[in-house]
Amino acid sequence: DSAIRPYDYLDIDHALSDEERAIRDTVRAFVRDKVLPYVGDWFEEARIPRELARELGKLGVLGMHLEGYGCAGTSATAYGLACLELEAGDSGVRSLVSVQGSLAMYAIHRWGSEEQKQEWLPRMAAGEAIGCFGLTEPDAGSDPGSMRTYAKRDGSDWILRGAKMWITNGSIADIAVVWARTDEGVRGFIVPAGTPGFTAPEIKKKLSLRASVTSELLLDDVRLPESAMLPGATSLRGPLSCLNEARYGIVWGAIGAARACFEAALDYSRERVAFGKPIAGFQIQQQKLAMMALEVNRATLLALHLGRMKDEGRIRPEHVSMGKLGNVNAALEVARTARQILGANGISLEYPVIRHMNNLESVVTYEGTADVHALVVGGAVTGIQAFR
Ligand code: TGC
Ligand code: FAD
Repeated sequence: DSAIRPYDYLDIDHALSDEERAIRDTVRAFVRDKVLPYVGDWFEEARIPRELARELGKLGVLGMHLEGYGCAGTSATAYGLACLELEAGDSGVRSLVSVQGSLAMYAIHRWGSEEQKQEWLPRMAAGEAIGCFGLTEPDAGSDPGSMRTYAKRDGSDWILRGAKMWITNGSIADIAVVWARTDEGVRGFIVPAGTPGFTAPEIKKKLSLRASVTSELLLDDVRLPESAMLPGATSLRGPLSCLNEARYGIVWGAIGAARACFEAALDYSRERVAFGKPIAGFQIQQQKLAMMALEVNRATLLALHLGRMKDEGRIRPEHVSMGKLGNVNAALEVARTARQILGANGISLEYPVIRHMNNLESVVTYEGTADVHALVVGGAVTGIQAFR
């Protein structure tokens, strides 16, 4: 049958392997059963159930692209497809998975000692231990090189002092991977919840990413043993290498939010009658729906291309920046257009659209703002760095 399928206009399914489709379908079914029926309420109540982490662990998506230590070791493309399906549920669910797998677990996997990997990675892959990743500070977001949090040696111990801000999973985490300046350069530390001097108060009043816990991390002379330090990382390259991983997941994830908005708008426009016919029959609405279909498909092709490059070991951070910039901006545009097509229903949590639209305002800001990624791409194409 050669008919156009509106939900997969370019038949991108065809470009996936059987295994990739199987992983995608499994995650999609999980989201349909365990996320979509509840996520409107989670968003309204500003919470995400702790139990969901265990379920995501059982599903096998926590650190799924990492090798060994209880992780599945899938391709980057398969991991991307999982992010897409999770974010079609809610950006908060994909955030939980990104921060756990691509930031906290990846930091330990890439920069940690063998003991640290064995102690934490299997429990984190199973969702029994939750991690967070503390890089941003109240006065240093886009420019993490100006962080103030400091770690100094005291005999064989370390003493950490400072504050992190806007940290996903912070208040529910069993361990925080905290980045700090030291006399030896920027280093990462594993800080277990409950360590004296360490607290993680939740940030309230968010109107975006409400089905996600966001926190401050306060470090008031926190004493840690030498074994808490990640031995491999000695500069900003440590945390920035983790960001590449999480940003890559967002390249895919944002398409999920956009697809959910497109599907909601398409379904709604075919049902909703005004002036005697479905609004999908009006030229202005068709122009909007065509644009949404184009953006969702274009974004998916870009993500798939970057996924294949990553699986071949050819991807560069600048490529990931182009993907994050393009796909999140496209997703925001799709979400805002979909919200209008739904009329008054577009502002209600009874439909997924405004939830995704508001979430994407965080997604365009975290993991490097659109401005930061434009400057990375601009630097790559001109050869001139514009940051400072
Ligand atoms: P610069 O002087 O260029 O580099 C310092 C060192 O880092 C290396 N490097 C990278 N390494 C790996 N991957 C990258 N993408 C890298 N970019 C730079 C570089 O080679 C150098 O290494 P070395 O060994 O020579 O020291 O750094 P800069 O200070 O000029 O900053 C560059 C800039 C602006 C691109 C960077 O600071 C940046 O990306 N800023 C944005 C910060 C950001 O994205 N924060 C995200 C926090 S985590 C988060 O938001 C989680 S939300 C997740 C969720 O809920 O889903
Ligand atoms: P700023 O850096 O103060 O930027 C303000 C504005 O100035 C932006 O528009 C920016 O684009 C612009 N700007 C900055 N520098 C330049 C420049 N050189 N040229 C042009 N424009 C510029 N961080 C973590 O470490 N871990 C987490 O788990 C985490 N989770 C988050 C969850 C949520 C819901 C949110 C909203 C944020 C989270 N963050 C996290 C923080 C996030 O990474 C930062 O908010 C982001 O990096 C931007 O930093 P900032 O908010 O300090 O903005």
